Amino acid sequence: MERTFVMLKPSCVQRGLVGEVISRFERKGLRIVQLKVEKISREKAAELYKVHYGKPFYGDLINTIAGKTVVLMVLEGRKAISITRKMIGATDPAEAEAGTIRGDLAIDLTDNLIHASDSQESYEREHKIFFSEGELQTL
Ligand code: 3AN
Repeated sequence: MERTFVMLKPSCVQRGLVGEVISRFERKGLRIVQLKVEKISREKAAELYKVHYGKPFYGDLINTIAGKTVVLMVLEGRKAISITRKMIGATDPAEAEAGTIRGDLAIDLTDNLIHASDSQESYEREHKIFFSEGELQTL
């Protein structure tokens, strides 16, 4: 079964929207394989977003999450990657459709509430930054 990696950004935690967002994934039928709360280090934030290194918003992006509390999870289900991306909506909350997580709950572009892997390759790279294989086994 396909898996994807999701991070609920600090604003999601601070605004008390963790339950709301997880509830949407559960109601859709995605299974929570693993879930943890972590104060994300600057190193891990940089690793997660290394593809954006050098872009004008890179500094803001890292500062938005580094040293702050996030919720990390691996979700599983049929076509989990594309379904999760559809559910979170467009990167810019102004473009995200109503009914999507960003469309309904976010307004800022850099601090857009949530991250989810956009491909199988991204999933393979991203989940390993935060989860050991042991944590994801037999669950
Ligand atoms: P997504 O999160 O939808 O996969 P990416 O991977 O293109 O979008 O961008 C990663 C993160 O970088 C976004 N979640 C957002 O926080 C930030 N970001 C992307 N594009 C911009 C932009 N043009 N201006 C400011 N921040 C941006």
